[in-house]
Amino acid sequence: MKSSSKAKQNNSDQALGRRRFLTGVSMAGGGAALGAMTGCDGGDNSAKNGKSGNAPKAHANKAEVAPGKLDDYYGFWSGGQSGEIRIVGIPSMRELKRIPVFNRDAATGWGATDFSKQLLKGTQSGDTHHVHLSYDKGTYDGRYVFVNDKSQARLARVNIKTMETDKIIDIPNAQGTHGIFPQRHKTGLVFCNSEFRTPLPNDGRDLDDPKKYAALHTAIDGETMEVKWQVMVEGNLDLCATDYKGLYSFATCYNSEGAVTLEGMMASDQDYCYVFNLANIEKAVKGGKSITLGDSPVPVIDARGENSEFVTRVPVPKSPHGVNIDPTGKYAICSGKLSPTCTVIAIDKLAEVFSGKIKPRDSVVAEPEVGLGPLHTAFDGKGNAYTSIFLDSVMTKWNIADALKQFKGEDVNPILQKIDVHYQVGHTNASMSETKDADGKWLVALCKFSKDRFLNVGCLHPENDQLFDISGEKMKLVHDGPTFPEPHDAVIVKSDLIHPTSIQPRTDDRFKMYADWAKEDGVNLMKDNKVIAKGPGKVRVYMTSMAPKFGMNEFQVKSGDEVQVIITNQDNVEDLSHGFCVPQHDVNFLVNAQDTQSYTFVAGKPGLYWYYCPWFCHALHLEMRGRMMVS
Ligand code: RUQ
Ligand code: CUA
Repeated sequence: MKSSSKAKQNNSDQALGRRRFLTGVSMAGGGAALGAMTGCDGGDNSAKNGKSGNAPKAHANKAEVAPGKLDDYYGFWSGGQSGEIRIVGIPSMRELKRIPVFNRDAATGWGATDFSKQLLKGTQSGDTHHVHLSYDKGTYDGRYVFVNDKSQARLARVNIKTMETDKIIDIPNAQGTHGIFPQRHKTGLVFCNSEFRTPLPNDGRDLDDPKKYAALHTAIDGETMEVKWQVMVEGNLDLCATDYKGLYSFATCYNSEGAVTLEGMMASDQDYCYVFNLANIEKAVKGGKSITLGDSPVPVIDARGENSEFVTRVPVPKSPHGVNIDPTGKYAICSGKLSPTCTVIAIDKLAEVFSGKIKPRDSVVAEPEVGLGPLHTAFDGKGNAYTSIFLDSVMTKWNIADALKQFKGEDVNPILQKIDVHYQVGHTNASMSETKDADGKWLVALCKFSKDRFLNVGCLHPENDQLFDISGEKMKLVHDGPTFPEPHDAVIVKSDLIHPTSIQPRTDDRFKMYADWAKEDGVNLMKDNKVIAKGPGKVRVYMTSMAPKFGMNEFQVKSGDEVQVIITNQDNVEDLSHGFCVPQHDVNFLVNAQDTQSYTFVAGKPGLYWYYCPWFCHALHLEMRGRMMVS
């Protein structure tokens, strides 16, 4: 402790106390395997192995990005309990944007504008966990970002052109939608795991008969966002992954015990990595071998109980969490959570597993001990894996080829380095790690606790997203990035794959909706300023904006009218946004260059209300306003 301040010392003591507490809790449940492990003793815990005689290679990477200089990578961060997605520049770790998805966002009006309300169907919150981009031929195609909402079992899609949410769909029959992953050979299916088991259909039957509860592995078409099929299985499905060829999807499964209490879920020393055989599932769905559940028309394959042509269960130790595929597409790596190991499954052996030639466990080709509480694994494209270790609060770098040798009985230690993180790391990811083009430059460790790393800001502390330079032989910490609610996951994407537009192209579903209205009302959105009566007590106000003026200086409505204001921003200049705000009516939304946005509200008490532009757009921005007269 450098600090001599007593308060700070106290904070640290508490923090240490909490760290011990967290370790203790998990140890208590962890059983013999964990009890036998020793923690990490801080600092750089490079393991001795045959290779460590060489002097460490110098780091060519530079984490500093000078003012005015651009980052090399886009980081797409889930916003956790905030329900949003964040864009972070890498390596500077500068937060560039927040994209509202499942949340009500006051700055943009998301969640209150007409289109966002249609997507959100009355909800105002979400719990975003996993962000992944659409793929083509094993790398990002720069079109979509997919993100799940664990709380309401939804999948959303963001269009990278506009960086706006364009679809949100409900996943039928599912609760606790957790791991998601898109196919990597093309923008095909996006798989979503439901972590919570329920009676199916969940209509009040079998409430207290947990043996009958089941979970679902759901396939959604990434282009149309239609739910294609679901597979019903036992156990809790956690994280998700796909291979590079379009043959399989993967789900880690804990609570194979089928318990409904914490103790029960940890009783067994063995759980599974489920492997879904996509061709066999689709054949059965086409052949009508599916059922439906409740009101949902989605075909469901019941694959509970035994290994089958649809799903095989590869035994892995105790409550695995993350499953990640290495950039060569050869290995699926399950991080043990309650076991100090990573289990490496050889994907090319799975065909023999499905044909019954070998047992599921025979596809396991390595199981290195990486530390206490492994959660997720990232890759550098040079044969090394980086596993986040929650309980030990370290990142472990290990070599996959060496782990394979060790498993065969050779005397090699695959562990190359352990480095402290601050503190209790959850997800980790490296630059382009989830693609065939993993480039081994940067690694982020999303730490759940920052403890004493930042100024005390009250009861809820920031989390700490740490950036490591992994271009050299050793991981090197280069940045702490405080963040607000738990950003569960992140992917790091080369900037030359991402090409957003600055001017709204007016092409997506939202514009189809406006075009329909304009046609119905005989209005030209880009030009007209008109109040149109839409039957008793209903009006539409079409209005343009161009800095520093609205197209209408005033309009009149009656108290109690349902007013729909449709604003089109005529400005065709990059970043020239306006907005529309009405005092005492809770109306406030953003309209970007060449965009149209609409908002429906009820006109309040008779009186005069100045509507104004809340976004700084011009020297005369403060004058950009008009009168709403309510009679
Ligand atoms: S989970 S900390 Cu929601 Cu991605 Cu592993
Ligand atoms: Cu338009 Cu301020």
